[in-house]
Amino acid sequence: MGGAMFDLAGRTALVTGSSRGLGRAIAEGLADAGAAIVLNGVDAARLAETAAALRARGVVVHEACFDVTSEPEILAAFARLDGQGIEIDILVNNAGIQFRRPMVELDTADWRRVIETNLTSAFVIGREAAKRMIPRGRGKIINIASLTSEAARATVAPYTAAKGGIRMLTRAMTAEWAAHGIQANAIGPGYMLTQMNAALVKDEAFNAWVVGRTPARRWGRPEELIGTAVFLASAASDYVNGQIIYVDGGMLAVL
Ligand code: GCO
Repeated sequence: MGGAMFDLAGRTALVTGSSRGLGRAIAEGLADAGAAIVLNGVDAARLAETAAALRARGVVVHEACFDVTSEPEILAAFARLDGQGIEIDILVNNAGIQFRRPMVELDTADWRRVIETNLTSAFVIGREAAKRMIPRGRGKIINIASLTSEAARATVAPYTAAKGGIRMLTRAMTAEWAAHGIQANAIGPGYMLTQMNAALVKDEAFNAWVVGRTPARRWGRPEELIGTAVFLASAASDYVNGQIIYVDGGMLAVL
């Protein structure tokens, strides 16, 4: 079986929240498979730094600095891409935040902020991407889900609700867009070594729980999502629709 089915040459991928963390790792991996990258973040300086690092590796990089919770900024970003003749073949809805607090102490504003960033943004950006993919008869949408798309953990209710929504939004996208040649799927990362989880890694008890609860007996590394991302972004997954692939060291597979 040749590697051609995994080749992303000639394709352009928009990865939201890609100036660092999982998004940056996925962007780098898609670029290594041949894709041009539209990087997104809200911090222009950090975005430019990441873009420079990718360009130093010979990657074709466009910078799209916009807030994924702002519909006007999203629409303006897509209008700029349209104007530049940049077609998004692959969309990775990665942008997300975490906010840990018991629900009885949780302000509604904080709830809304997490839902808007982690779920609503995937709908709005997915809609704008699909509007442009449908006439072309092809497209790949990869939503970043979570272990919390399947199981809840105390103190992360808005994140859990949002990621549960990502699970079903992926299926809704499939219901409406698969007939148009768009494959919408999701990746469910396990406990990964990211800045968002830095406090958890440092917490001895939590770290022991993750290591003990994960059959692989370790945290995951962001680059360990790349193979699944390239698979879901490539022709190798042209008949895969509405699925979540968990890259979690086996955590969800065992009690
Ligand atoms: C937490 C973590 C998790 C992980 C990830 C697991 O506070 O439990 O942030 O949410 O980051 O989502 O898949």
